[in-house]
Amino acid sequence: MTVKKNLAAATMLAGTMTALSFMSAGAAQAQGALVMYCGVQEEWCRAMTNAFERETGIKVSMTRKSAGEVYAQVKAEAANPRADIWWGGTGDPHMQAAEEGITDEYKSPKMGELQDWAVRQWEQSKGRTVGIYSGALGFGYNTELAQSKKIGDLKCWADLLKPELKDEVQVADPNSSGTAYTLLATIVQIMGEDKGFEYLKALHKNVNQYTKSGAAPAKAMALGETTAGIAFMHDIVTMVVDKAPVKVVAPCEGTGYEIGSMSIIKGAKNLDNAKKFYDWALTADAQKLGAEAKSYQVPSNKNTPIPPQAPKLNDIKLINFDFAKYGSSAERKRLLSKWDNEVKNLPK
Ligand code: S7P
Repeated sequence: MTVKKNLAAATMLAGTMTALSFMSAGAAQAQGALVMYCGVQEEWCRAMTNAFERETGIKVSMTRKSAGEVYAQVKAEAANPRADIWWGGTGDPHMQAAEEGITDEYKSPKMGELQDWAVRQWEQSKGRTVGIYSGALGFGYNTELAQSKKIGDLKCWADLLKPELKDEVQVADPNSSGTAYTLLATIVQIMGEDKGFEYLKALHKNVNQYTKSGAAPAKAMALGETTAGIAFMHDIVTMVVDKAPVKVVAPCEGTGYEIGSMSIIKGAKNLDNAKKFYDWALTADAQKLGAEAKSYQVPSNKNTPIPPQAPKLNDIKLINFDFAKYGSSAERKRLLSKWDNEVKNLPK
């Protein structure tokens, strides 16, 4: 099956590249190059790294991790930062890092080219993080598995609680994954906190695995390893483009969305290069690399064409997501620990 082969090859390549990035990190710093922590899919991280190196001659050492993991690493390294720039991943840990003062203020000359939502992210973080793309949360299901298990159409968050989906829903762990934290914050905003946690506890009965990375459930659906998966809609679209038998759903109750963000690490050893990357990453040309790497978010530069495959945000019932509240350090810590205590370890 082509999807299976593509995914297996991509996974092997990703592993090798991550290992190489780790090995070269020390050398890159010594040369005053650029150390980047990257929060999107490996293919897009690699495309950005290669294009920036080609254009500037600056050697980039890149490590890909999920949003919560990058935050934890940046925090752990705060006294002696290893990285210079944190590019990509959901905005909430970038906002938390901004509030905790472990990322730096910067105003790019490119700000005037950005969508309002990207600038608002920068304003709310007092200039410490900026929006680079946006995308809606949703879920998907493998239509062949759903048919063989007689599960029927899935349209709403409520449908994921169907008893027929016992052990058939996959989602990431919100501690490591920005996608899953977006789910947690979305459900609480749609249903209210008490009903929201009741929903998450009921969903737990159907969850077969809490993965580390947010896009893993999309890949597992494509491989037929799970019937349903919760992920950003654009990550599920990537599977559909690769011809997986997967349907993408914008939940009928409404859904949350992300403002993928970029921050400069406080105390960056290669500060000038971090600013060069920051300015370049906000250009329309750099942002076009996303679609070329099969990442179908909505770009933040107004002059970057929106990929035709990108889920149409205007057609989706988006909630009025409170990025300031759910990106605040206190709220993020509180919700994550409540989820750990009340949901994660519940017996099934
Ligand atoms: O795959 C792209 C993407 O969904 O990954 C980023 C995000 O942090 C999800 O990864 P994790 O859940 O593993 O943290 C998103 O910002 C981006 O759209």
